[in-house]
Amino acid sequence: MIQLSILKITGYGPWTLTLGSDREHELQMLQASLYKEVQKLFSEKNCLVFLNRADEFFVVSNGLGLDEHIEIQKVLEKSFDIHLAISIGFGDTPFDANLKAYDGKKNKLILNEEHNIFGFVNNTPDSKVTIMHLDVDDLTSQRKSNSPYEITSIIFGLYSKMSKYFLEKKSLTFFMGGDNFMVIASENGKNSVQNFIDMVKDDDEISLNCGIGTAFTSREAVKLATKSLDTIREIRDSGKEKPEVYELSC
Ligand SMILES: Nc1nc2c(ncn2[C@@H]2O[C@H](COP(=O)(O)OP(=O)(O)OP(=O)(O)O)[C@@H](O)[C@H]2O)c(=O)[nH]1
Ligand SMILES: [Mg+2]
Repeated sequence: MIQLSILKITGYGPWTLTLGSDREHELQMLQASLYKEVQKLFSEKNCLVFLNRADEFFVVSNGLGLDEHIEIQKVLEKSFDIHLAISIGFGDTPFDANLKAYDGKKNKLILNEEHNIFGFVNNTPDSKVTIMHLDVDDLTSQRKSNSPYEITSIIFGLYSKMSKYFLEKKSLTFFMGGDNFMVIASENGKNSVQNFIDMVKDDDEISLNCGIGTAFTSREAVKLATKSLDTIREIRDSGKEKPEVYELSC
């Protein structure tokens, strides 16, 4: 069972217009500082925030109750001119949790009116979450034959494929910067990752490594996923044949 909390700025479109046309730099600074604060507040509660299209946030919030969400909302409301709505949902897969959060907001299932929180909180908070950390093997060597923008185009092409492939497995993919991706994974998504790696190797000549982590909180799952990825690198760098997928669980 996975719990997702989706944070969305309320009335953002109309508010941006109030800034006039010379606004883009202001919006970029606002989005960056909002992301920094949201990541800080949730990581302090052992969650990880995934940036979605720069103005929306997906938090894997396993183990977090309504009271903790209210606590975070109070800090955000004090810190920013704009305000956020939180929709919480849970389900057997990350995609289902996202649907439930979406339904909760659409059907106005209010959890806390004053602080704009909607949806459903999982009251059996002992379920684990699986995160996969995928990274291009030796991107540095590609930099020798491709310019910075060409690398970006390759990475975004890969992101597009990954997002589509794992969505079909009810898993959610996020781009983390550089050549790093994280997938909030269903069981099916986790079991299909080797197939994805093989497909990308055959079709695009891109080699990927994948570290998998499973734990009760998303921060711990991400820590284990990154540790798994680093383990693959260590095996490779010691001269042994490396696995492409490595998994750790708490
Ligand atoms: N989000 C995130 N970005 C990282 C992490 N480690 C590295 N990066 C970014 O990824 C870029 C590429 O670094 P690497 O993946 O280490 O380089 P590489 O040549 O592909 O080396 P290997 O992945 O070890 O094969 C870096 O410039 C960073 O921007 C990480 O743990 N998380
Ligand atoms: Mg890499």
